[in-house]
Amino acid sequence: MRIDILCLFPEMLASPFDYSIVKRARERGLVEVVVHNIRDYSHDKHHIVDDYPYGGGPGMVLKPEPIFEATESIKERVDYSDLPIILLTPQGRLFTQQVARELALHQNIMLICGHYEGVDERVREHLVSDEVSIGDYVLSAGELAAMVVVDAVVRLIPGALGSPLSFHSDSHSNGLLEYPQYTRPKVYRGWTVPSVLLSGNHGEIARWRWQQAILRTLKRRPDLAKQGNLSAEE
Ligand code: 9D3
Repeated sequence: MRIDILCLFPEMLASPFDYSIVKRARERGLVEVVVHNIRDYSHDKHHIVDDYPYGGGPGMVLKPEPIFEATESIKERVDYSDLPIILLTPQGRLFTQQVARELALHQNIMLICGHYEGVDERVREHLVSDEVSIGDYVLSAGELAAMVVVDAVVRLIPGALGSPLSFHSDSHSNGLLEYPQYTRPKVYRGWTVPSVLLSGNHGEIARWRWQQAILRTLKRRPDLAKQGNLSAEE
């Protein structure tokens, strides 16, 4: 997979892909992440990327030309048969594990980072194939959202995780939150590990974990429990 990111602050994206699973996936040649500065595609002497909004009002708006030209230049250099172009914006559809799975099916994706100033609507109408938000809170830069999207997508690429089974038990992949985990010591400051986990009875342990996962989901995230994720027995 190749992921191109168009943004205004490429320095923000210098290190987040140099750790952990994303680093390993890059080293294994499973993914290439290429960061581009939109400013490099602005041709005027000051490399201007934004301008005043028509109709007036506060703030600035990202100009369409550098964004269109950046995507066209990248498409010329790399042979893309299918290139979803995703605008990261607070107005996008909510990024969930399901959306991450969808994006992970593509050979290439391009992410465009929005900014406080907003983006000329023609970018949305005539360039972008999808708009994604990572949640209902306000960030100051779309680069932060790009880090989240890249991470969640890359770990779904086959071979990115150590074991092919490790993501099956992740929170949200089965619609439930994870069960509580304990490690040594058996007693810490007087707080004990649930005795079932020390019992050696693997059937009982599996059942307890499954019950805990359901209880936790119902209590903390009834929205997840409601989405038809629970079977009659659960
Ligand atoms: C002035 C109105 N603001 C919309 C709520 C404008 C605005 C604020 C912040 C426009 C862009 C931004 C920067 N955020 C993103 O680009 C962004 C984002 C986010 O703020 N929250 C959740 N997901 C995302 S994806 C990109």
